[in-house]
Formats: sequence, structure tokens, C-alpha cells
Amino acid sequence: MRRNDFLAEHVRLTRRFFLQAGLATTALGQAWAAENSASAAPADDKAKAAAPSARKSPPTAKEPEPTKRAKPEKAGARGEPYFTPADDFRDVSRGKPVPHSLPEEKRREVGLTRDTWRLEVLADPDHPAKLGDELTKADGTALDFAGLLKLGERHAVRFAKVMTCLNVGCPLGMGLWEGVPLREVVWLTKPRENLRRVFYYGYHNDDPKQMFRSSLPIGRVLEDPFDLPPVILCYKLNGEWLDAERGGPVRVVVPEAYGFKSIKWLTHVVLTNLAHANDTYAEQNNDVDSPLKTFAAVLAPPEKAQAGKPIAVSGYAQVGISGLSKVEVAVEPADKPRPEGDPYFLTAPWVAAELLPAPKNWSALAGGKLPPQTHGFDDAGIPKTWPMRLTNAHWAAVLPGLAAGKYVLRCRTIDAQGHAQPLPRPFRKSGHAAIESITFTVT
Ligand SMILES: Nc1nc2c(c(=O)[nH]1)N[C@H]1C(S)=C(S)[C@@H](COP(=O)(O)O)O[C@H]1N2
Ligand SMILES: [Mo]
Repeated sequence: MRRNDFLAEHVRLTRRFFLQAGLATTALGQAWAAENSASAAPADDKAKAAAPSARKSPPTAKEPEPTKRAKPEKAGARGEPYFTPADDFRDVSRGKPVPHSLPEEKRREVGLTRDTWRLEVLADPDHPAKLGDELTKADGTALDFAGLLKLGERHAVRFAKVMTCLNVGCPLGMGLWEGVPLREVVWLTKPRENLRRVFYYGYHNDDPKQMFRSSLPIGRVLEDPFDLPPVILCYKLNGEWLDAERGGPVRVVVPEAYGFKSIKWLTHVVLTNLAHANDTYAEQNNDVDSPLKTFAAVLAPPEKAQAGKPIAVSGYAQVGISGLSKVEVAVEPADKPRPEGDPYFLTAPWVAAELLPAPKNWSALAGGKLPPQTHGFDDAGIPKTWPMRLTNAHWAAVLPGLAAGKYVLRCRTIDAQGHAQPLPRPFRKSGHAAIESITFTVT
């Protein structure tokens, strides 16, 4: 059932738009009806059919395949608009075994429950920052969960953010993340000098080979550029305690970053004078200084288009650090050769799609409402800007009728700086931005 919520929600969001455009039945409506009819197709195939971009950008060799139950391939893009119930996130966690699969007793033993969790904050022995204090288990000063919540009473923040794996490309889930700014915990160590970077890691089965480490410049931790939320030690997702699969009891969440910066099952923060990144993720040729990109994707191709009849298409866009000004779509005959020297489809016949407004009811949150004092929302829970950076938006378009034949559909974003996708950062190892090409037939 859950997989269908994804398309159902999107259909609801796009329905008004298509009704106004004089289209009672949308391509997605048809796709959704097909999804819902009892079908013999294995769940995997159906998920793939609804997820063209996921199909084209599979996880790289080193990125573990999403585990557990079959989930919508574009879970993070689900409607309403966007908060994804914790259980519906896709999971790309590493670890043998993955820490959230450990029995409760073992999790208690290693500090992966709220009442046993301890965070050590240390100077890096190789490049030591000068600290007044370290927070250590040995001398009983490590931060515990009650101490973190105590800091939260004065400093807690919450913000909306899409969790996207740099290597998978399509979002894993949209969350309302809540926690204490990491800087509040850094300040507890009374740092004085030689502090240029912070690195941090979580529980990894006490096996150094399994350590998955990430890092940030200290400047990003101490100050928030422009109107970004702070880097947090997160303990709540969508208003509920962060569960073990999502990295609970405590994980880091870096608002503008891809998922690998948001370390789960956090146990250690290390303050260092090292001048460069030392992320585990760099070992896989990833660009570890890459903030979220803006890109658009189609949610369901116009599978049953009829000659001469308008064609409905719709999808979502991830809104990266450069914002989103519009989504465009282009349709060309499939057999028309592409001009040479145009790898980014700049010469395709682009037309504007419509960006859909913010929802009024935010399901997955208690009462369907944003809690007060959420970053980017006013006190009534209305977004201050739309679309919002670092989250998803939905879009829809009606294409004029076409003659029978085979066509290619593409969509792209124009970010708020005027860059057309996949620019300004077109390289794969800094995150997915490629324009997808979807063939469909008009009969
Ligand atoms: N400790 C730890 N944290 C981790 C990972 C991991 O393997 N171990 N994976 C990272 C990666 S690559 C991603 S994309 C995100 C995924 O977050 P999610 O599981 O909440 O969707 O977690 C990050 N945090
Ligand atoms: Mo990832």
C-alpha cells in the first residue's frame, strides 16, 4: 500500500492543475490506477517502471543497495509535499551488521539507546586543537542524552530537508529534522586555538575498517551562511524520536549537504587542526565538498498518449542551494538526431511547466501542521518562500497533442541564479543532475 501513497499524493497535488487545463484524466492518474490494480508484476519491476531516473542512475558499486522492504523508488519525492514517514525512507546504511539491526540488549551495551548514549568530544591526537576540556567517557564528562535535551531547551532548532545520497541521486526521504546546533557542544570544550575542522563518526561495530567518517570546516559549524539552518545533532524526525534505522538515538544532519555528511549513530566528535577534508566518502572518488544540486525528474512517463490529445506530465524537483525559478519540459521525435555539441540539451524545444503551490495539510506531522519556530516557516506554519531550498517541489505541464509516433520527453530546472540543469555543476561525482530522457509512444 505504502508505495502507492507516493503516486496517489502526487495525483492529488496535480489534479486541480489538470482539471483547470481541461484534462480530467492525467497520465499519472492512469499510471496510478495501473499500479493499484492487482497485478502479477513483481514489486521491483513496478517500482522501476515509475522511477525512470532511479533506473538510470543505480547505486555505484560501493554504495550498498537499499535494504529491507520494497519501497517507492522516489520515496523522497512523495507528495504532501513532502514529509516522509520515518518507515518509508530508503536505507543505504553500511555496517556488518548494520547497527540498527542489533538486538536491543547489544544496542544498550554499545550506547545506541537514548538512556545509554554517550558522545565523546575530543582533540585530534595527530593535529590537536587546543581545548580547555574534553568530553570523555573515562572521566565521566561525555555528553549524555539528558544533557543534549537540556541544551535543546534553549537552543533546539528544526528545519525541512531532503535526504539525498550523492551516489543514488534520487531522494531517500524528506524530513523535518530537529536537534541542537553542533556548535553548542563544541563550545562545551572551551576551544582556544588550532581548530580548523571537525570530524565525526558513529558506532561501527568496534571495527576500524567499518568506520564511516565525515567532516566539516569549523566555520560552517560555528556560523550559518546566508539563511541556512545550523548543522545539528539530531534526535527527532517529523516530531518523533529519531529511530535506530534513521541513525538514532543521535545523528548529525547538515542542512545543505548530501547524505554522507549526516553521520548516523553518532558517538565521536573530533576537533582538529587538519586543514582538509578527511571523509571516508572521498575514498570512492566522491566530491565531498558538494552541496545539494537543483534538478527535476518525471514521476511517470505519459504512457498511453493518444494522437491529437493534450498530454499531461508531472514530476518533482529537488531544490538545491541555488534555489529553483522554474521547471521546463521538452518533447522531440525519438528518431530526430540530436545536434552535435549540445550535451546539455540547450537547443531542445523547452517550454515552462507549472510549479505547484505549497500544501495546506502537512501529513506525516502531528495535526498536519508545522510546529511553531520551524526554520523557513512563519508562526502560522506557512512557508516564508516557495519553493523552499533543500526540499522538494512538485510540477505539472500539459503538452499539446502530437501525431502518432515515438517521442522523447525531458525535463530540467532553471535555478534561481539562472543556471539550466545540469549546470552549473554537471559532474556525476558531485551529485546527480543529469537530464533524463524518457521515450514514450503516441498512438
Ligand atoms: N554511521 C553512518 N552514517 C551514515 C551512513 C553510514 O553508512 N554509516 N551512510 C551515510 C549516507 S552515504 C547517506 S546517503 C545517509 C542516508 O541517510 P538515511 O539512511 O537516513 O536515508 O546516511 C549517511 N550516514
Ligand atoms: Mo550516500
